[in-house]
Amino acid sequence: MKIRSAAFQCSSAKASQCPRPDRPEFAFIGRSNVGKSSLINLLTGRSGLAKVSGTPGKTQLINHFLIDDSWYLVDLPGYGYARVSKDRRAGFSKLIRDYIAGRENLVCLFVLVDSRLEPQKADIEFLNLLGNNRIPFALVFTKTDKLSDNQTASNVARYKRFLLQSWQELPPIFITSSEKKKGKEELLEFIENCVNTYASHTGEE
Ligand SMILES: Nc1nc2c(ncn2[C@@H]2O[C@H](COP(=O)(O)OP(=O)(O)OP(=O)(O)O)[C@@H](O)[C@H]2O)c(=O)[nH]1
Ligand SMILES: [Mg+2]
Repeated sequence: MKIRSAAFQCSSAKASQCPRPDRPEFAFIGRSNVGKSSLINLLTGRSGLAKVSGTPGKTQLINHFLIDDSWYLVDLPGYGYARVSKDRRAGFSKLIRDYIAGRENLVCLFVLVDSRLEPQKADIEFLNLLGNNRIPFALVFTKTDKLSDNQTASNVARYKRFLLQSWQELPPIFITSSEKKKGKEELLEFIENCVNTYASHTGEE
């Protein structure tokens, strides 16, 4: 699939302010600075669409982007960034929790993890929260341009072994680099299949 049009729709400070849930939606989440906004720009082919920053905590609202007039990509604030105030952190996590628990049109949540790191506590806690709430998700390894192919494969294998200690099956997994434009086709194909399945279930098109 190739994205033909991508437009910023709105920023929401509360889950209840999000657009009407009348079309399938895919959201990107992960620790601050992991590369969520960069990946949205890679997928849409528009480098300035989602705001990217070297300073963690750039995205603080729920940002909806309307794609091809038929589905949403959503850029979420990061979690697990310690240098914001406690209030802010609580605010972030309530915003995120409200969003994931209540968003009926959320088809898949892409959880981004830094390919260079071993499983991080905040990520594992978040994945467990998703599992407990039966939220469909996929795991996306980011910034693989910073590693050799061998090192990436070995880190991904380590992550899978870790997950299989407590999960019965693995989620869909994607290996990406926004810098090297890697993983774009695979992600878009996955999204396309999900959009088609969603349409067939809701009786549209
Ligand atoms: N080398 C490399 N750098 C990347 C990649 N993706 C993102 N970055 C860099 O990582 C930093 C953070 O990227 P963002 O896309 O803003 O990350 P984010 O997860 O949206 O961050 P917050 O909105 O602050 O939570 C920026 O300096 C990006 O240029 C990648 O694939 N490779
Ligand atoms: Mg961001």
